[in-house]
Amino acid sequence: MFDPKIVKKDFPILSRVINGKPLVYLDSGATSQKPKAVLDAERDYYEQHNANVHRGAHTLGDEATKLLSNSRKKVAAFIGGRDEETVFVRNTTEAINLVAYGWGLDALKPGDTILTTEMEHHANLVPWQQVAGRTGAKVELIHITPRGLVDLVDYENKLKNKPKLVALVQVSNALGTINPIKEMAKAAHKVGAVVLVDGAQAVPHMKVNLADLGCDFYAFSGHKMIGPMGIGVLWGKKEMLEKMSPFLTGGGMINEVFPDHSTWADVPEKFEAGTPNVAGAVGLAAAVEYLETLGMDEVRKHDEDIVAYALKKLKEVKHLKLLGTEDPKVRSGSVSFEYSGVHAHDVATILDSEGVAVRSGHHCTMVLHKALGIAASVRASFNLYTTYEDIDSLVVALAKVNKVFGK
Ligand code: 7TS
Repeated sequence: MFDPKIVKKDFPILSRVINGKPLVYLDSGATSQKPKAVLDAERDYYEQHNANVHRGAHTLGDEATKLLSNSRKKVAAFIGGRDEETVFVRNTTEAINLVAYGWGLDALKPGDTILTTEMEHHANLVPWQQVAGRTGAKVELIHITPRGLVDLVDYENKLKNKPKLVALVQVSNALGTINPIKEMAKAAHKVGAVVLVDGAQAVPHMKVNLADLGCDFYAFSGHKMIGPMGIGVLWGKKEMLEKMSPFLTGGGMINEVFPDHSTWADVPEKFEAGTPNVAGAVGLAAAVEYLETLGMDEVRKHDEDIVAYALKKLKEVKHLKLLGTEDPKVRSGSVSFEYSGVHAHDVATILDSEGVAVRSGHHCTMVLHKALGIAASVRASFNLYTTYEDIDSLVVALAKVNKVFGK
């Protein structure tokens, strides 16, 4: 039986005391905390196996190479992908930039459309603006509804322009909305578009099966799914990856080098120039193992329950305006809100004085905040170690904001 109170014990940092109060960590959307199993896996790699990855030179080199390849297998299987389609990168941002520069620069032509949404994290908007600037393509945004869902009527209309690329966030980091990716990808493919999905906030909370989702590219970060920082994944359909130019070039990604030109290694190595983050990959595989042991259905159930509980509790707090849909079935990971008359940063500072860590600001979604007509919000975001007591502590700490601001 999944119990976040028991899960929490596996995360050493969560027993810290902050400003004299037990830490209540509600900033997992920015980065998740790491269980001891992940920390141990990274330490064991450096203590026992560290070497650069090259087969045949010596035993440690072989071990490191094997660890990297086993980690790739584990991560690929976790998302229902194949090893050779699973490229290790630093994070979601790098994964999307790899597609923008490796695919977009060659494939996009003047007048082409890149269709994305108003709720994207900057990581899935700014690279497309850059590539649009260099190719003469243009970026179009699908509107969101006042309830914080993608406006599917607007989507259908904009598909009529036959975009070359549809780039969609699966779970919004600011609204928590779970988008209907499968249906949206199907509609995009009907008009011949390539589909990229930003899964940064989805992979930590729900079972992702790429065969079922039906996209062409999928990007996510290890650090948001209880894995280490500095390791992430770009998954891409093999035929797409094979056609693409490498984004970074140098050692490790070549087949043969001549004085005036070079040929590339097969995928995924073609996209992994330079020394890889083997420790990070090992840590990510340990995170995957931890999640699989709990079971992703259980993880999602807890996610839905904790979001539902937070929505219910926060609705009862005076002066709060909650953002996004109230339906926990299409929500994951977070609840953002405005506190009337008090700046989000002031709210976060007061909460911190009570040991409660939240994020305040625009959460790298400035276009979304403008569409909602607000400058900033406060976000409480969750993971599998978030307990109902954590939400209660947030509510108690919010009472201090009332007191300080004489509300
Ligand atoms: N996409 C989404 C949906 C995200 O939430 C984030 C990070 C990124 C992309 C970028 O991930 P990175 O690992 O490359 O940095 N989101 C947040 C956040 O909500 N607060 O801090 C980082």
